[in-house]
Amino acid sequence: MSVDKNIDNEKDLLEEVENKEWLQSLDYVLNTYGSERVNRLLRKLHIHARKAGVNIPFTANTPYINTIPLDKQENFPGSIEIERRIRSYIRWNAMAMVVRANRHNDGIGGHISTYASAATLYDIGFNHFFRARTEKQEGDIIYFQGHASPGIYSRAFLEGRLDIEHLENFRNEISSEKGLSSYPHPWLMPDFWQFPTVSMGLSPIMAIYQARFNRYLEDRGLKKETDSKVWAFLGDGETDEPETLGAITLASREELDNLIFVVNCNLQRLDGPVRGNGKIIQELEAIFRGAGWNVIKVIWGNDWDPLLAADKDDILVDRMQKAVDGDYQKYIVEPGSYIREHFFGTDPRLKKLVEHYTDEQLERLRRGGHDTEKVYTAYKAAMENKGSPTVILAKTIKGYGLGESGEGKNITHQQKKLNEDELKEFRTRFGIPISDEDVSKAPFYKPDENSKEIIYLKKCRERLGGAIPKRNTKITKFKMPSNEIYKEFIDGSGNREVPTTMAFVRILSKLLRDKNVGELIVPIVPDEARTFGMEALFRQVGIYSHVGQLYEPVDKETLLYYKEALDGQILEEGITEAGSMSSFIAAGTSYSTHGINTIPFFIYYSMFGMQRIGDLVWAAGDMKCKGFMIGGTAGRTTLAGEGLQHQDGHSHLLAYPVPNLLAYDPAYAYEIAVIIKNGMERMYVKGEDIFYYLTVMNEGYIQPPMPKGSEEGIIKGIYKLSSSDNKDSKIKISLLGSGTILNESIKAKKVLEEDYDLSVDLFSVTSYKELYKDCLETERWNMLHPSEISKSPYVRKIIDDDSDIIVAASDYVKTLPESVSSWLPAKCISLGTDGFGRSASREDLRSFFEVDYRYIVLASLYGLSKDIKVNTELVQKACKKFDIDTTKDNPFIS
Ligand SMILES: Cc1ncc(C[n+]2csc(CCOP(=O)(O)OP(=O)(O)O)c2C)c(N)n1
Ligand SMILES: [Mg+2]
Repeated sequence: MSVDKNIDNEKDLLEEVENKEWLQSLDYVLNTYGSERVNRLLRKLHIHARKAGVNIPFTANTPYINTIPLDKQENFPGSIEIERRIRSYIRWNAMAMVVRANRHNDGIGGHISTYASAATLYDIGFNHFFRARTEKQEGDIIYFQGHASPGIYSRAFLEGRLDIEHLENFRNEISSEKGLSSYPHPWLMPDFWQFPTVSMGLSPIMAIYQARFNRYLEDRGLKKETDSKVWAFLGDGETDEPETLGAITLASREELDNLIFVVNCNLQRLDGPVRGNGKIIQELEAIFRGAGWNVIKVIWGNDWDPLLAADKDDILVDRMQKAVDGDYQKYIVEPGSYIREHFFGTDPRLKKLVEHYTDEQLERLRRGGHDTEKVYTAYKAAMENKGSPTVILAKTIKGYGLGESGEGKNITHQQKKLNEDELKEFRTRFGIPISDEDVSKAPFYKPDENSKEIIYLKKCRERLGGAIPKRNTKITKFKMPSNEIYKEFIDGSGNREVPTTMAFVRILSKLLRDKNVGELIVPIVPDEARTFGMEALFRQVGIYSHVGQLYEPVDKETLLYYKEALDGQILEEGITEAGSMSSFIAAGTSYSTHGINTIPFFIYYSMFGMQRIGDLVWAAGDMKCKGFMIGGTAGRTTLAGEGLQHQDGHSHLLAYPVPNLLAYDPAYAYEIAVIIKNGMERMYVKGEDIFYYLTVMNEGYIQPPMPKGSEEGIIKGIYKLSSSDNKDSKIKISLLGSGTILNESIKAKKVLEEDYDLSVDLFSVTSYKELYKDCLETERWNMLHPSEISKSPYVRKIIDDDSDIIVAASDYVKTLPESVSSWLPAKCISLGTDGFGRSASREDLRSFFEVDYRYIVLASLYGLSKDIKVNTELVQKACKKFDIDTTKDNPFIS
């Protein structure tokens, strides 16, 4: 036994000597030739060891310490003390805002602990980095974490942008003129917030595509090259959202060094720890490093520096590495004695390291994200980094400063009320000059305008160009494209059968050539250009690529080759509807962020729009985004063969809830032309805060010329295509058709007139949503003005009052016509495509979903029979005549 031990000792000794020699050599190289040389040497060693068969385990992680060592720390250019005081006041008011709101109105909500943890991260940005947009500078774009909004308001209060009445009315937007939105909502605070960020995961993906769009504008010569940055502040829990991390490789691939993520790693989310059994910072480091980002970890504050310097054998670093986030959370809520025993007490050498520290000192050892100098250093490094995006992983404490009332506790995210003692503790901890008598009221505190703090705060912002956040509401001049573009579509296609998809692509291609708007058009496709017949545009305007085209494309010899170019205009996003929508948002809000009226056309498979990325569409609405979303190869029965997951018969219904989204299901090329022309004028000339959703279909048919005077109806949602040829009949049917199903209504009209001698008027419905909005508005007006002459909704002016029955058919769910049916002059029977699609021909699908002309005829006769206008027998006979299987399952559930 003892002999073995000696051998072991000898081995250990030898290893120690070897370690020393190697480390000394490394130090020599480092001191003589610098870190680049060390890197090269280590690479060489790595290869050498591999060749010799040494299996080196992969790790994308660096040790659990700050990325930037103490000797590389920047000198802080401001006054730490004044900034600490400013931050304390902001903290107090942010907390008081939530506490007071909930006293006024129990359950109104709000968050204290998110901003409490992020205060330093924001303050350093506000005081030293975030540049405002001015005449002279482009400014930075900042995505604030939604739940941190009280802190942002609180700063605006100290700056004098908001007053006490505003703060008093946090989350009270209806009964007060000065109400403040719960979260960043440009729709509700249009000259303050720019980006709605509260639906977690949307802000990071939007920020990535925003940074890329800024580059796109520069590469295409639409704006000057600048060093402005896009900053996105995220929660660590937020990184679980697929959108948060789903596009990070785009940022590194495109070398977006204009992009900085700051992840506030307070180790907690709403219910509890983000990674109790692991370490979120290490997990994110590996992911971002693997994706090619510049990762800066800010884990430990200055007061750990002497301990780390004394940790010659890396025992402390090992211990830091071993403790999991659940442990680190526990150290916040327990006293210093617990930290001494459980963190340092695991190794006598560690215990010795802190033997001269009091328990109180151990308790106060700060985390990096609360350390002014560490955060400043990280931001500066991020600003100076070239060639890749940067992510700063800053370790903080959730509910910092809340003490017993929530600091580091699992309930902290939901903490909205503080009692008198808790308020006192907070006040004392941050040194807010509020007396014991007053503190229970949680009054707001603002130092005198001439105080050092206010002067300092304002100077910082003046130096950086002014206050932020600030949304630009000015409209930039816009010149409409030539009317000539639309002429061929208004005139019709003659004998040529053309699908509306093709007509749209032609309009787009002409707009791209227009001298007024050509360069402003931003076509965006998620790998579907060929599906929509858009490949000619590859060559015409090129596909945007920051590096141009480094290879010879395989189809170089062909006319329509795959052309990538630095000044390419198409954003070919690959298979990411979420990414494409983020580009759409960046381009559609560029009128405000950059004062450049880019007009995005986002062309995609309609099935993968509203239902897949509906939340981004909602965000686009909130931020007053403009542009055209084009749902291609739409319609549950028009997209033949593709089956259940592709065939869209409901995206128009999903467009209903977005208040400022106009949704159209046009049947004819001229309808598309009218809608686009009108849309451009409303959005860019009149400055209306609306955007558009149009579906286009891939079934070819003759595109007729536009009937004179139908523009208004096309835009408002319905117009008469033809009156009955059969004027003598006493029975009148009104047929409503949309999209390609309009052709079935046309066929049905013929049968009803010729075979049944009935009178049929035919209408094209371009938008049930527009009709519905108008009906609601009219009804509402009538209700609120009972003594005045009632108004009629538009649809009532178009469909004749003497209709006996109305049959509405479309390639979408029946809810669309049903939504207006109570305002129609007669009973309406809706035919539509409720249910799962399936692979079949158009003909079979229309029969299956009961939307073909036979069903339109049947529904018309049935409707009339209910009113005893025709005989029931006639309906029965029609079933036979049209070979309709009356025992067939309902497509809704089959
Ligand atoms: C998409 C989405 N899901 C859920 C929520 C509700 N929610 C708000 S904050 C929060 C926890 C946030 O944790 P984290 O991202 O770590 O931010 P922290 O407050 O800790 O900084 C949750 C679940 C939301 N806002 N968005
Ligand atoms: Mg968190």
